Order: sequence, then C-alpha cells, then structure tokens
Amino acid sequence: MERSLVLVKPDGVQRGLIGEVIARFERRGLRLVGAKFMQVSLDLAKAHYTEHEGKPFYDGLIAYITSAPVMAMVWEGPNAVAAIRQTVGSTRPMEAAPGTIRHDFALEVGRNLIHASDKPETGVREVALWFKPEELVDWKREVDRWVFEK
Ligand code: IDP
Ligand code: MG
Repeated sequence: MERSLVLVKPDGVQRGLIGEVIARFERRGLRLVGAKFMQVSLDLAKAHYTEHEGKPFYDGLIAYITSAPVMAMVWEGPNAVAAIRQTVGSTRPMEAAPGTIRHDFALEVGRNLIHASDKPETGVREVALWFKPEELVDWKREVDRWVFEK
C-alpha cells in the first residue's frame, strides 16, 4: 500500500490544528501507520529538505521547521501520495483550492502548515528518514473493505 510522510509543521502545532489535519485524513479513508510528536533536529531538517539547499528560502525553511515541535505521521492507502497532496492543496496557500487544508487555514507559503511527500518514491525515502521500522504499525481496519476496493 502506498505511503506518505505527513508533517503538521510548527505553525499547525502552535495553532492547535493537529486534530483538524488528522480528522481530514481519517475521513478521507486513509489509514494511519505511525505518528510521533517531536522536536526536529537541525540534522533531520537538513536531510529532509536537501532538495531545497541553496534556494533563497532555504535558511528560513530550516528555521521554520525547527522552530517548535511537529506532528510527524505516516498515512497509507491507494494512491496515498496524490490523495494526500490533493487534500493538502498547493504549496502557496493563495493558489490552493478551496476546501484544501492550505486554503482553509493558511495565507503564506512560508507558513503553509503541513508537509506531504510529493511522489511515491519520495514517500519511501521520507518515511525511512523519519521513522524506524518498529515505529510503523501494520494493521487492518474493520472498515477497510468499505473504503478500499481491493
Ligand atoms: P511542498 O511543501 O508543497 O512540497 P516545496 O516546493 O517542496 O513545497 O517546498 C517545501 C517548503 O518550502 C514549502 O512547503 C514551504 O514551506 C517552503 N517554501 C517553498 N517555496 C517557498 C518560498 O518561495 N518562500 C518561502 N518558503 C517557501
Ligand atoms: Mg516538497
């Protein structure tokens, strides 16, 4: 089953939006596989955002993600990466579709509340970076057959 890393970033945690984010993924039908509330170290922040090194917003991004705790989660489901990005909305909140998390709760790209893996391969890399294998739970829900076709 496809998996995505999801982070409720420091602004989402400070604003009390962890539950709101979890509720949206739960009601979408995605299955939670792992979760931990944590302070992000500088090393983890740099490893996570390595693709953005050298960009003008990089230093601010590292400062932002390490500024307060995050809620790190792994969610799975059919097409989980694309489904989650759709629920999250575009990177720039002013371009995010109404009804998406970034549209409904954010205004600026540097405070866009949430991180989600951008491709299935990125999901694999990011889940391995943030979680040890024993922190992930393989489980079935009674409701799975009413959400997942196969
Ligand atoms: P994504 O989070 O939607 O995948 P990316 O392009 O991967 O977007 O950028 C990672 C994060 O870097 C964004 O979520 C946002 O927090 C931050 N970011 C991206 N572009 C800018 C910018 O132009 N100014 C400030 N922060 C930015
Ligand atoms: Mg990205």
